[in-house]
Amino acid sequence: MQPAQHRTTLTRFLIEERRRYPQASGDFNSLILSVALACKSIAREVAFGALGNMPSAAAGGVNVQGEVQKPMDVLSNEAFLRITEWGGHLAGMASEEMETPYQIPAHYPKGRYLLVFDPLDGSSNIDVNVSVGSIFSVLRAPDGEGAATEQDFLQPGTGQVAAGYAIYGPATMLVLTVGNGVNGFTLDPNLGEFMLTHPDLQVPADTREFAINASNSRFWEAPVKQYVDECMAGRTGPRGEDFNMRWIASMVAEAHRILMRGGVFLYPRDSKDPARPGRLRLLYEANPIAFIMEQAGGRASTGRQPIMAVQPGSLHQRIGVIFGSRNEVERIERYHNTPQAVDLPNPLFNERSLFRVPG
Ligand code: AFP
Repeated sequence: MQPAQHRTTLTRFLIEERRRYPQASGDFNSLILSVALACKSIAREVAFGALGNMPSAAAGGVNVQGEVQKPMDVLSNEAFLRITEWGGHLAGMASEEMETPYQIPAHYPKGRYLLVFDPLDGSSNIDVNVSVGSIFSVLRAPDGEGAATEQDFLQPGTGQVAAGYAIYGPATMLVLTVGNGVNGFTLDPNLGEFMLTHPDLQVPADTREFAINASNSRFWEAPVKQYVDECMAGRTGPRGEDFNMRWIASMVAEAHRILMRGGVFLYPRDSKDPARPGRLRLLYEANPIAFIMEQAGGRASTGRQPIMAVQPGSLHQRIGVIFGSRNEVERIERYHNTPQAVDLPNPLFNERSLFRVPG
């Protein structure tokens, strides 16, 4: 193992990045380091599992999504708030676990950024010890001293100045973009430092691996069904090659696998719940992952438009999400943008038609 003194820490990486902006105040770097500390704090709690100081049972609360909150959801949300609120970098925060924006307490200075986060994505996997993660996105706060309003957060993903995720897996990693590529840092548990281990990450443009929750197939739109059917047909079908499928039900883990070896992830909009145009949330799940993927040469789309082009209408808006290897995502977009032969019943074979369909 390379001695720590020969590795680049997250702090050194950020300082060296900041030299590209001589006018930078250092506030941005301090904010990212605070986020990294929150992730380290969560990593420690997650690593203790059932030995930790939070019972595995439901915390009893229900979040704005109507989902039962696990104690780790609440603890992780608290970690983000307590560790970042005092630093003077933020004008406000928004989280999957809070219905309205979080206001910086009056006794702390306010800053120029907004922090949006899903403190523990995949938390339904906590009790079965599957990798989970935290997802975060940094936006610029509008000028002015007032309280952070919901409207302040409703910026398209192209407005992000940084985004990333921490993955709490066999190793804890922080994957970060500040708009100049994507870099991966592995937590050295002895030093408590994130060390640069995966510089300049790139998503392979092609893949033969897709990730989707196939139990929803009866609700999919035709373009998604066409794409998945072709993958399932393998070498006997139009793709002429066999595909592999994965589904971890932890988007951070899927995104990390795709960043490491390529792949495509689909949680598309479907007809399962017409009131919900997708399962994943735009501001603190789709947009930060989209920023990472696009910065690493991949692509992130709703199927009909780039995710980061979507103008958010509300803080907890949901959206269909397709991301990963560019050539596969672009193929899926083509299927969405090509008029589909709609499966209309043939009038010749109806109940009272000329030809009766047996059975
Ligand atoms: P939880 O945070 O409730 O576990 O949801 C995780 C998630 O938002 C995302 O990380 C997964 O890809 C997706 O939901 C899994 O959804 P299904 O449970 O419908 O497969």
